[in-house]
Amino acid sequence: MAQSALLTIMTAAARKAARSLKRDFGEVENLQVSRKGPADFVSAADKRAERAIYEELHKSRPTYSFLMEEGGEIEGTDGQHRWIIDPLDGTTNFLHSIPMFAISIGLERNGQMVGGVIYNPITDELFTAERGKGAFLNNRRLRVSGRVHLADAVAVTGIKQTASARNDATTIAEAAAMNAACAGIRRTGSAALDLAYVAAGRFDGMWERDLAPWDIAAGILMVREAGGLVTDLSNKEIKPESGSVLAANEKLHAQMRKALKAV
Ligand code: 2AM
Ligand code: CA
Ligand code: CA
Ligand code: CA
Repeated sequence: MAQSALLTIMTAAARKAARSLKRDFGEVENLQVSRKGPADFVSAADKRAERAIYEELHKSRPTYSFLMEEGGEIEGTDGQHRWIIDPLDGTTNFLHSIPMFAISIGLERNGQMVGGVIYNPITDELFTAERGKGAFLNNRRLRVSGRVHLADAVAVTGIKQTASARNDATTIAEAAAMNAACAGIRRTGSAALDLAYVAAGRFDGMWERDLAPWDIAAGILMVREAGGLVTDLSNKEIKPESGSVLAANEKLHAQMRKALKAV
């Protein structure tokens, strides 16, 4: 399958960042690390990878806007397109030498997600999606899982250290409810990879609170293009800014919603 110009650009940026991340992953003990908040770390690796992505995308599309986890917003002249970037999703894993992290790049056009790339440099798994054209893993077409009973399903979530006390209690209660209702829950530490894995049918479903736009921008398009249903946790239409996510096939989505609502 010939890759579109858009995905070629996004993939090139992700691969450039990946080379930077792999170098830093090999010497993680020497990295400069600072704290953005309690249990919220950023390292020189996050910043170097983000710079690589920014430079590559800005070179190819000089008029587009940017929203990046570390660098914030950069307004472009184009007014229609915005890149939404997490240069390293799973920083805590990265800093502990756990090879489960990803680069996430999404493109929004007039408020709609139209392109997404999620790349794990360690496994060399490249997940891509374009609006209306499907989702792929290294050129293989992706489809969400076909499981229809929550009792058979593996669901993934994330639990934040920094959420408000009330949200912490809700998060734990929801995880307990889901754990009792499904075949198993997982917590990987990378929301972007979680969504890519839902698109690939590895995880049957994903839910999470307290997420930032760059955690989910690419992933929500990926799940949708793999035939999944993705909403926020109130079952409303999802945007990168929604702050929460619930993703699965349509049947499991309804069952997961019910399990979470019972909390
Ligand atoms: P990060 O590694 O890019 O920071 C895991 O549940 C998800 O939550 C990841 O996407 C992770 O992104 C994000 N995350 C981790 N720690 C966080 C924190 N303290 N505040 C907000 N998001 C966090
Ligand atoms: Ca972070
Ligand atoms: Ca993130
Ligand atoms: Ca990050």
